[in-house]
Amino acid sequence: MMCILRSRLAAVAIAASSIVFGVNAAHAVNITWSGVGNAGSDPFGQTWLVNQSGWGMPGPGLFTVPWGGPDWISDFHITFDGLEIAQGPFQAVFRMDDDGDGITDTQWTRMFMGMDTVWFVAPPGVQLDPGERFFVNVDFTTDVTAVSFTAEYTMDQLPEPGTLMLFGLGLAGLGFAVRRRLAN
Ligand SMILES: [Ca+2]
Ligand SMILES: [Ca+2]
Repeated sequence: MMCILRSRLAAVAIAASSIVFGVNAAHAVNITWSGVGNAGSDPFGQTWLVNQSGWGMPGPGLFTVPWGGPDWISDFHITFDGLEIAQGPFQAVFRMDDDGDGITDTQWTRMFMGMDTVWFVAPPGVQLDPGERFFVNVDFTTDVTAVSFTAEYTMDQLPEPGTLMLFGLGLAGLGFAVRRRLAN
């Protein structure tokens, strides 16, 4: 009898450690969406616009807008069908105004991944969270009135240390409860 209970306890311990490993391994989620035309919105209702031969959120020349999507956005990737992105210093920009004072504080790192694709990556320790102001603008080498594109947000899902600690305490409590049952 004791032997069966011991092996059950071992099974609980194995299950618990694989949950922790799963949380650590699945640390990011990609949210892919697309748009066609001269205006639209992403899955969270964040609007985009084409004007002045460029694409942007909220739109080229419109400056910043509060982010209405989920926590922990760390990357933004966009690919335009059949359009060449202008690769000048101010022609593909993702900026945040973290404190909402009207002056942008953080510029995301920009990577051109071919003529039609640009990736923006938040600096280390920075994520776009709900209510934080941002804008993203992408200019093209030709005048355009409409676009077709695929975009992707990356949401980091690393749990905060406090969450991990609570999870650990929960597991310790579970182990204690099993041990009490063994004792009785
Ligand atoms: Ca600011
Ligand atoms: Ca943030």
